[in-house]
Amino acid sequence: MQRRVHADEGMRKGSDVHQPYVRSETGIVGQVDARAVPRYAGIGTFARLPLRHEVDDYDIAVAGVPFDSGVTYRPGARFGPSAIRQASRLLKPYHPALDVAPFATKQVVDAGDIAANPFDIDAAVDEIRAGVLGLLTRPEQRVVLLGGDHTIALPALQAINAVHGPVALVHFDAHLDTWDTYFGAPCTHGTPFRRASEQNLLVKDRSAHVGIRGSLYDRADLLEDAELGFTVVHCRDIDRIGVDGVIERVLERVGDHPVYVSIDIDVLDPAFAPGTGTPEIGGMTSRELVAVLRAMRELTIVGADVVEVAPAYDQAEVTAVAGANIAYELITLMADS
Ligand SMILES: [Mn+2]
Repeated sequence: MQRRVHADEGMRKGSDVHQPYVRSETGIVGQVDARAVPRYAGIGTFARLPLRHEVDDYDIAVAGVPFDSGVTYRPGARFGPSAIRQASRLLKPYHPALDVAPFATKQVVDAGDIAANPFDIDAAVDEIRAGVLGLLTRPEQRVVLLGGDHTIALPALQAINAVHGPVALVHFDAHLDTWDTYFGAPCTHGTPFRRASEQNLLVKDRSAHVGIRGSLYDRADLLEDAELGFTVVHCRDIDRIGVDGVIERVLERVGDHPVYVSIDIDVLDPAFAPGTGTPEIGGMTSRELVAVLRAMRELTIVGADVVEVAPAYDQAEVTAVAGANIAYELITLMADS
């Protein structure tokens, strides 16, 4: 059971926010009460959750990373966090498929955006790593990052590594993102997982790409990716082995290692996520993606991101709604463990 309270009731002294949050019986501050303030009203934090400074402590922090200087094609993912937050207003407190009320089980907050230099990728990587580390004040805490382009996964993994050591990676994407350099640049949205592998941020042979498809530069792209220690669940495999087969391969690959989940929204077919930088036809449906995610509830997910939502190419918030709901799935998985 939940009751309505005002933010200034039991909130840190000096808080200037006066929105009626729902509070659990154990004192966890949840969403702004939609029975008191309509979902389309009020300040748009993620899922209308409290800001970090409005609560004493938190278990799960949602943070935006509005950085897109690592893109190779369409820019615009720097506006992803704002669009995802706006589209997250419809998220409700109970997840029936997993039978979890994430915002009453764990203290979830919106930690705002991590500011990153738009003109200097190396500086941005340092800033994002420091920003994520700043959210991990104890090992039990979790982060869900809203990108931004896929470059941000590298500093996120660096920060996760500093707390947890090497992790398994489950990477949903149309693309491998293990290329070496582009125009001489080692750090772009096409390279984070090669760099992560080189920097020993991943447990060897425990990582998987899911949803890979589309044209490549060369057959060697796949061979080099395998040498780096990744396994690939191609999108066409889903037709053959089904969602259950994909789940089996992912769970077997990860084993009992702590895992980081990185979700490029372009893993979804452009029909489900048109607002992204490098769309590829023949992708996953959003229903397939959430089915695979929900099967990961037994895993220890220590961090996650949803990246590459580029609102300028979106239609009727289709992509932003997908991004918001995928972030909700990730939070629910973390709250459940
Ligand atoms: Mn990607």
